Amino acid sequence: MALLNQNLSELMKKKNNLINKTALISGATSGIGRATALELASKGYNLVINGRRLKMLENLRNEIVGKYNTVVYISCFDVSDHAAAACGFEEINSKIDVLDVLINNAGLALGLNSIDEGNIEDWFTMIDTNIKGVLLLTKHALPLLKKSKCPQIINIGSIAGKETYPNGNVYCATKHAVDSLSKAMRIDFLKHDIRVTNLAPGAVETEFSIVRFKGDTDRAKNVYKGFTPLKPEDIAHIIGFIIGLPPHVNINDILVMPSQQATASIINKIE
Ligand code: NDP
Ligand code: 8X3
Repeated sequence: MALLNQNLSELMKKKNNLINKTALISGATSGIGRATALELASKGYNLVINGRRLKMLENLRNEIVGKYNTVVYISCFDVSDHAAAACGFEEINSKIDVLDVLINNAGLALGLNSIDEGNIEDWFTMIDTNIKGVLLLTKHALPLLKKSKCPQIINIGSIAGKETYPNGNVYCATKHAVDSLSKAMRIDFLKHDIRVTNLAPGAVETEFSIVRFKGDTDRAKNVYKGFTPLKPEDIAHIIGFIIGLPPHVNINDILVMPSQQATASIINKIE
């Protein structure tokens, strides 16, 4: 784990941000998480950015600090690793006093096979990252969120959490779990006034398919060929909208699709 050697609370005071709010974004090294970090920084949020690739986190921090008057704290750990997450939050707790927004974004799909042909290690990685990771981060972040005047959690679900498509089995199950956990959090955290949103996108062109197909970039590119997929910035923009709403308004659930996509597997592709 690598950490920025600075006290975020002190830095925030020095920076005198107008908004003075902090968001933690998991999986900020690429795609939706990265775009969301830039969107929130542009709105004046101070950030805790997480992911496993330290260099990418450092690059993002440098980009944000160069552009915006905001503080970025790097918290590099694997969200599926219980000990690493506990250790990461020990450090986060020593640096920040309050967390206003938690964005549970880190996640992945590995493979696209029927269950009988599936890879067991891939299943475990998806379950550990997409389900256990969301639970771990949420539990660890809760004490800091409770100190916020207007705390919010946004869980990145998926169309895969709304329907099951051929060969999507375990990934779809993990995103159905995120959908269910979002509902559970809304009930459990009502007493803490924490707003919870399940944000479920259709196809977004990111590193997602490159990861799913284990570096096969041609196969990954083909997923987005013949139609206009969502961009990570589209999702970031929606997150910006959700967190900009007044405290008495909560978006429980959003399903957002590319205009040419009707269901997970029905896409009007113009070849
Ligand atoms: P990317 O692959 O571009 O980004 C995934 C991010 O998750 C990376 O920053 C990666 O960082 C991080 N991540 C993965 N595993 C871990 C881990 N164990 N610990 C910490 N960070 C991790 O894909 P997207 O931006 O598309 O994915 C973001 C979320 O959106 C995921 O939850 C995905 O399931 C969901 N989603 C994506 C859709 C799409 O079509 N792209 C549609 C619907 C939902 P690093 O590798 O550095 O750890
Ligand atoms: C990512 C979108 O349709 O590949 O969650 O599952 S999909």
